[in-house]
Amino acid sequence: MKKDSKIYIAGHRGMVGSAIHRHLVGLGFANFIFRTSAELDLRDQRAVNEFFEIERPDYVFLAAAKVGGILANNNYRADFIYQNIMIEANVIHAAYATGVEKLLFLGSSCIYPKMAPQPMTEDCLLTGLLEHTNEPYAIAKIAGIKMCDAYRDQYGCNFISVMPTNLYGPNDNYDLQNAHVLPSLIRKFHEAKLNNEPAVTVWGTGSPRREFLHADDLAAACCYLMEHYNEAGLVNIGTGVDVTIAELAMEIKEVVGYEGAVVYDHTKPDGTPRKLMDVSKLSKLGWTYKIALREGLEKVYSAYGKVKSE
Ligand code: GFB
Repeated sequence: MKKDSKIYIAGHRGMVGSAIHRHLVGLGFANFIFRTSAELDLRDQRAVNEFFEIERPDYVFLAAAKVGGILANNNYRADFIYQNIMIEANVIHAAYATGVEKLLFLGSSCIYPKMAPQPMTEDCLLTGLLEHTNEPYAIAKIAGIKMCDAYRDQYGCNFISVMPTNLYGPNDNYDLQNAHVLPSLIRKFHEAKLNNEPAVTVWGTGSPRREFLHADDLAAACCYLMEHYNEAGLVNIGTGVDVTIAELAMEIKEVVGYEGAVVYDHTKPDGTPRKLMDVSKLSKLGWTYKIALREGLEKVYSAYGKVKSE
């Protein structure tokens, strides 16, 4: 990418898109195109085609998506498959039709089979059944990967796919029902501390294992791959380190400074038992994460605590 290349970040107000924007600004890039979802509905094919025809970006980061935690994925199954497939189909096709130089598509670690061998290598894709709670989302993300590869095969487009592990960071969603585990638990422990509640409820058994990556690290990896990776297939982005949900809850309890009990709600789903990325492909390409979980938790809690006490 040249410093004056025209860069479109789809989803620039979300956690991932905003982190990519901050990172690119830090690297000296300045020629961005943004559209809020009110200005451009990425599910609308005609509107997306018109936008690409007029703006003709050189580079595209496709970070726009309908996302959420385990319950949101399970409860809004139609929305997750429909919205994500429409966004991907419209943006990827318009990028091809208007000669975009390179596009980076963001998927998710839930594209891998529920019982994939751990840690999960990129070649586990489509080797087994998916986790039921997020199957519609995963199918949409697999479609995105396959679109990038198909447009590369048929039309020679330089479209790449990256698969981030579970993410957290600035501009995350802290909704108690629909968010991911890390922000939800930060909010639960914070509110329990303020209200002197005797216990915090953690969903499921606490035994599933998850890997967490700070959005600033993800953004750095995406920008690195935009510069250095030009192949079909996918690249995992993670830390290669995971914890149980019970361990995560204890870390967050400590960071927040909550002294009550932790109880488990076994009526809520556990989801995939383990989702640990094999990050050796990314390491060989020359990139490693910087923000360890404890440091990242302290960063996001300090920002969250400030907003809540204003
Ligand atoms: O982060 P999370 O919602 O998504 O849940 P997944 C991870 C684990 O934390 C599950 C448990 O075992 C949850 O039961 N958990 C415990 C909680 N307490 C809570 C809580 O208060 N809120 C939430 N949300 N979970 C999502 C997929 O799966 O991960 C998406 O559904 C996507 O498709 C995303 O891939 C990265 O890691 O299970």
